This record gives sequence, structure tokens and C-alpha cells, in this order.
Amino acid sequence: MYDPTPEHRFTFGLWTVGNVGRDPFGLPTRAALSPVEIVEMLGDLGAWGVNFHDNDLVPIDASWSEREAIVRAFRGALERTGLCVPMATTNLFGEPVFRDGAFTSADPDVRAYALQKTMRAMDLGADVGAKTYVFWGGREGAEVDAAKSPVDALKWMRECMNFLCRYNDDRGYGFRFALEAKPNEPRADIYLPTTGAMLAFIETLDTPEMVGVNPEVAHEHMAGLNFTHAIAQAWDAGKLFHIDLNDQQPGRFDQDLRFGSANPKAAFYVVKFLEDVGYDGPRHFDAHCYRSEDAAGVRDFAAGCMRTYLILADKARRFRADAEIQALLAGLGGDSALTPVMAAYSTESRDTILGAKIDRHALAQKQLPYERLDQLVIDLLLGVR
Ligand code: DIG
Ligand code: MN
Ligand code: MN
Repeated sequence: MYDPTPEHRFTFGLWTVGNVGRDPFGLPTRAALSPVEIVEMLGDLGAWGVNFHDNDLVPIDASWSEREAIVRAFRGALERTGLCVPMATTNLFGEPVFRDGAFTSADPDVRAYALQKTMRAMDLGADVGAKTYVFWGGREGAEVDAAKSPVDALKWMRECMNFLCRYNDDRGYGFRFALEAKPNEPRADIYLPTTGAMLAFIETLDTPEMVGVNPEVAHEHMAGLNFTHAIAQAWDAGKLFHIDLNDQQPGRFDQDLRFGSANPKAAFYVVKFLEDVGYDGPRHFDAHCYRSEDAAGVRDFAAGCMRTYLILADKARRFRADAEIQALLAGLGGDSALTPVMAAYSTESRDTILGAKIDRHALAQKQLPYERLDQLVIDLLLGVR
């Protein structure tokens, strides 16, 4: 019941199960895996797809013939395993040239190089069938706000995104662009730090319909926000184009933990939301295993992400079928003759609301049994109902 199959649409980036355990204070603890080895592992574990940054697959200085050989081997592994490539993205954060931003660099030649690198990466993603293109601006930020106007940064970001939307159309790739927010790290402050900020920015673009968001659990949690509320707003706006599932303890660096491993109750609400609304996109785990893990631990990590999602999806089914929970929910909110009146303004609805006799004291006495409801959720999650 909790064994993943491709129907569940679980995906991993090459960089996730391929993470070699390097961190700012330590050297790699694991051998690197080739893209082919990663695809074969993910196929064996029941994943649906694999994603990549351009240079996860093709080294930045590879020749065209080397690129072709790598893509051919990668395609072969995809064919053998049946995995697909739902999403691709560009590494605009690793190379020193991007140390002060890519699309928001004050140096126009850096911005032009970021556009060039992204167009080539879009070509590569389209080559292997990706339909979502993610933009995470890890270096788009500042340590010293005296150096750059944040308004200029937004203008440069908008210019680059508009240019790439036109490139998408020009090539007929049909990508849906998904912008990923993060509040900080590796920059002291990253521009457009939350999913909400991204949703507002999208509306300033020339073709906003082409652009949505890729919210990540850890990143909203780093900002102290409720991830389910963030994806609900994205969903409500028709902009939840992709999602990065992982976990994160409060007040720490971006831990990219195994899904549900830090806060299973918050993870339950994420899964419940996605299942309740019928989200049919990839369930992408942008996460990696602990630095202490060996090759077997990498498999445990990937299997654990998917297993926890499936367990929580089962809990969401039990929540919907639980008579006591549903009876309690039915008692909340309630009906009022004023419901339809508020739905549309008119001089009649105006006067009805203004003239309504509303007893605020009686309303303040209505029961809100949230302690009981939360305990039922805890019972459900702890397996005692
Ligand atoms: C970091 O959370 C970013 C990068 O890993 C990648 O660009 C994006 C896609 O999941 N997430
Ligand atoms: Mn992250
Ligand atoms: Mn991510």
C-alpha cells in the first residue's frame, strides 16, 4: 500500500540522490553517481521521473559531441527504466561569474551570459521532453543593499524573464515556467523571497499566463510561513505549476530534509491539500540524505520520501472517511441568510447588510472545538484511529 509506483508521479532531481555529502564545512562523503546510475536507481525504487540542472547532466565545458554522447546514454537509461523528465532547470548559482547574481547582476554581460546559458539549458530540457522549466535564483540577492537598487534588480529580472518567455514561444517548446522562492542562503537576502512575492512579480511580466511557481517546503519554512497556505494561494491563482517537497526545522539553514522527517503534521496538511484538490503534477522531492549516509542510505532516503507521502495520503483518506471528524467539521461555519447577499454587491445587498440585526455576543459564543479536532488529527497521525 505504501510502495511507490510511477502512477504516484514521484520525481527526484539528479542533484538530490546524487548529492555527494559536501557541505560548507566538509568534503564529500560519498562517491559521485552518473546520471545513468541515478536513473536506474530511481527506476528501481518506483519513481516516475527525474529532473536536472543543465550541468548536472552535461558538464559546463563539455563539447557538443560529448553532450550528444551524454544525452544518448541518458536517453537509453530513460528508455530502459521508463522514467520521464518532467522538469529541467539551469544552474545559475554555481559558477563564480554569478557570484553577484545572474539575471539581477548589475553587469549586463553577466545577465547576457545567464540568458545564453538558460536558452541552451532550455534546449537540453526540451530535447528530453521536459514540460516545466524551473527558475531558482539562488544568487539573485544582496549582502550590501548600497550596491544595487532592488528596483533595478527587479527590472533586470523582469527583462530576462520576458526575454526567455519569448524564447520559449520562438522555439515552440511549450514550457510552463515555475519560479521558486527562497528567503536567503546562499545570499544574505534573496530577491522575491517567498511564493507570495513571486505571485505578485509574475503579474508584472509581459506574458504572465506562461509563468507559475515552484514552492519548496523548506524555503517557506525558513521564512517562518505555513507552506500549505502558500501552495493554497498558488493553487487558487492557477499558478501551482510544480512543487518541491522536503522538510525543514525552524531557524536553520536550508536542510532539504527527507519529506515529512521534521514536521509530519505539517507534511500531512500538504499531502491532504494536494490530494483534496486533485493536484496532478509531479511530486518532486528536492531533498538529500544526511551527510552521514552511504549508498544504501541514499536509497533509504529516496524510498522514505515516497513512503511517507503515501502513508500521509492514506491518512488523508482516513480523515475524509472519519465520521467523528467529518461531523465536527460539519458543525463549523454554518448557514446564514446573508451568505448570498455578500456574494454580489448591489444597493439591495448594501442596504440588507447595513440594516441586518447581527448579535455579536451570540456569535462570540458559538463553539469552535479545535482542541478536539486537533486531537483527532493527532490520533489519526499517531495511528490510534
Ligand atoms: C533549490 O531548492 C532549487 C534548486 O535545487 C533547483 O534549481 C530547484 C529545482 O527544484 N530547487
Ligand atoms: Mn532547498
Ligand atoms: Mn528547490
